[in-house]
This record gives sequence, C-alpha cells and structure tokens, in this order.
Amino acid sequence: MNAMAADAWAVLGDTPEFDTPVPVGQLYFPDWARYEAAMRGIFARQYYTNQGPLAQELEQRLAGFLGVRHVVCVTNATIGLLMAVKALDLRGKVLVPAFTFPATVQALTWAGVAPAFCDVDLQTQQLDVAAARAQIGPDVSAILGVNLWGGACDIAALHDLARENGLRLFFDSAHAFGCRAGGVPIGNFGELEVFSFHATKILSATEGGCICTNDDLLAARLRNIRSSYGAGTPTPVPLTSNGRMSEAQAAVGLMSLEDFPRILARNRQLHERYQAGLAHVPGLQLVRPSGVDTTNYQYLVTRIDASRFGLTRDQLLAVLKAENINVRRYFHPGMHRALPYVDELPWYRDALPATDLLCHTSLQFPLGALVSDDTVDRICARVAAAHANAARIRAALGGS
Ligand code: T4K
Repeated sequence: MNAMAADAWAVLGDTPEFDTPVPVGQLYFPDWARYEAAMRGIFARQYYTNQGPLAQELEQRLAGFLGVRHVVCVTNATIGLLMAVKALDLRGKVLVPAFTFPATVQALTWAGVAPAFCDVDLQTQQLDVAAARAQIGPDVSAILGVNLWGGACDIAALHDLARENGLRLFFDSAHAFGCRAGGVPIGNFGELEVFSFHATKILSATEGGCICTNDDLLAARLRNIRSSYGAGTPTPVPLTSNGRMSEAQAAVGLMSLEDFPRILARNRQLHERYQAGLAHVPGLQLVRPSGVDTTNYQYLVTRIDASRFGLTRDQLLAVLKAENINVRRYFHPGMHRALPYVDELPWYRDALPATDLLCHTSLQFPLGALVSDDTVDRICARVAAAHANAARIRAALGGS
C-alpha cells in the first residue's frame, strides 16, 4: 500500500501511487497446476497444432456456449477478419466505423478491399446507421459492424440496411464475447462474427480468436482458407492463409471458457466499484454498454469533459500514467486520421465529428483479474484528487 497524499503528484516529481504499472486488460492467468497439466497432455500426445484435439474441443465448446452452428478458431482476430473478407469474397468498399482498433480496418486493406468510413453515435459510441446509409454507393459490397466495449451496434437496423441494399453484413465482435442482444448471443448475427481471444480480452487464449457463422458453406470456406485446404470439406476459395490456433492457445482458451462465469462476475464487481468511486467526480462520465441486454463488462470506458473536470483527457492521462496507472486512450487517432488512410482517403479527415470528439475525450481504466478492490479505490481517489487539484496540476504542466 502506497496511498499518496491527495496533493502529491508523480507527474510533478513525487513518488508514484503504484510501484509497478497497473495493467489495463483482462489478463487471465489460469492456476499453474492446471496449465502444467494441459501442457503435459500436449507433450504426451506430441501434437502441437493443425486442428489438434484441444482446438477441436474448444470449437465444440464455444459452439455450445454461443449457440452457433460453426466456430472456426484462429490464431488472432486480425487474421480472422482478413479470412472473413476472403471467405465472403468481398470487392470494392466496405462500410466500417473509424472509431475502432487498427486491426478492424487494416484487415480490410490486407484483404484487398477499401474502407468507407462511417461516423459513430456520440452517446452509444457504436456505428451510426444513418451515417452508414449515407455512404452506400455502387462500389460498396458490405458492412463491417464493430460491437464495441461489451455492447453492440444497432444490429436489427444494420440487418435491414444490408437487406434493403443487397450488402453483405459481418461483425468485428472482439469486445463482445459473452454478450447478448435481444436474448441472442453475440456471434449469431450477420453472416459471420469475429471474436478476439487476445490476453487482454475476457476470453483469453493468450493470442487467438474465432469466427462464428451459421452458414455451412461459409464455414467450409473459412476452414479451407485457415489451413491451406488442410481442414474441412475441400471447397474452392480465392486464397488460403495460415490462421491455425495452436494446442497451447486452445488449452488456455478452454480453461478461460470454464472460468468465464467467475471472470464475468468479477468484471461486474469492479465496474460497480468504479461506478461508486467515480460517480461524484464532475466532468467524468462512465459509458454504459449499449445495444445489449447482457454485457461482459470487458472495458471500463469513461469520457472526460475538460471544462468540468478541470483537466483535458490527455492531461489526466499523463497524470495517471505517471502514477503507474496504465489508462489507455482507445482509440486514438481515429482510423480516418491514421496512416495510410489519412493520406489515401483525405476527404474523411473532417467528416467524422463524433469519432473525433470521442478520440479526444475517451479514457479506459484498468479492469480484470490483476486489479484488486484496493487498486480500484486508490485509482478512484487519485482521479477525484486530480479534479480537486486541477488548477495546480494544469499550471505545473504548463496549461492555463
Ligand atoms: N478488433 C478490435 C475492435 C480490437 O479491439 C482488436 C484488438 C482487434 C480487432 C484485433 O484482435 P487481435 O488480433 O489482437 O486478436 C490491445 C490488444 O493487443 C488488442 O488485442 C486489443 N484489440 C486492443 C484494444 O488492445 P495494446 O496495444 O493496447 O496492447 P498492449 O500490449 O499495450 O497491452 C495492454 C496492457 O496489458 C498493457 O498495460 C500491458 C499489459 N499486458 C499485456 C499483455 C499482452 C500485460 O501485462 N501482460 C500481457 O501478457 O492492444
């Protein structure tokens, strides 16, 4: 315990609140004995990868958990998105929000289609359906919705938009494993959905991900793309790849899935603790996941109103990072302002006002297995103290 005096600030030269950085992601680590037993099994079978027994078991268990016909496990969600574009055989442009992680958009580019950037709704932070509608043109072939922050897009409206305009629809659901919309598990919408099982996600395979679909042909295409025709019913595909999930990844994925109810319950507790600790801080708003009836509480997202809080988002970020609190400004910059798109698609630069505002005001706080109640209390206390001491901090940082 290192709780600092309320007016001592590491950014101004005092000792940081935490001795080591408090990480921002979920970071599930299974019990060592379970992990060791799983690795011993892999060694006994002498089988590392290429649709081994653990990868197959994980696919079956995930399909049961999500109530979806096919689960295709992959090495990470980025490669999963890329494979999805090839399996859908997309051409031309794909409607996609610019307020997302680079992988969502860059997978499109790697797969040979162009992004058509759409703004998001300022309140929900999800893809703005009216903005997507306005971008539809003859060269648009699909919509890639992103289900952000343990929430979801307006899925029904996107289904309608896609059907009315003959567009394909698929989802980047990297943030939404275990969520439900209208009682239906995320993973069952559009033609397919892609989840990430990166270490920072609620379901971890250390690295990993999966593609879910209820379409038999699409599943066969995905399996052939994933493993150079190495698995599944042989089906012609435009290109193949290597998206295989290793047995070591699948082993952690299986343990994480088994522990999922406990991880979810803990995330919820942490959310409630932050909510109680930050509710009274002026100018700091906790963003509630929208578009779902069950969330996974995977991220703790806030928005900072500098005029009321007293510091800008970036000033608060600098203050908290100095205290070893690893807050993150997901996503910054918006993809329309990031290379290569800022050069190649310059007309989007000033066309997405809600995205720009969110990129400058959003801040994500530490959550997950490595974060204790005491850590949350100390983080909340530091945030409240930063508000109370904003004038002094601003002056010392060189602001007005
Ligand atoms: N679509 C969306 C909407 C996404 O958000 C993402 C990924 C993807 C697609 C692509 O999914 P994958 O291809 O990754 O499966 C992190 C994650 O790397 C990334 O998976 C995630 N989204 C993104 C939002 O966040 P970084 O660059 O912030 O990660 P990094 O390495 O800085 O780690 C975060 C924190 O966790 C740091 O405090 C360090 C700590 N950490 C991390 C790892 C991996 C640890 O303490 N131990 C660890 O093992 O991107």
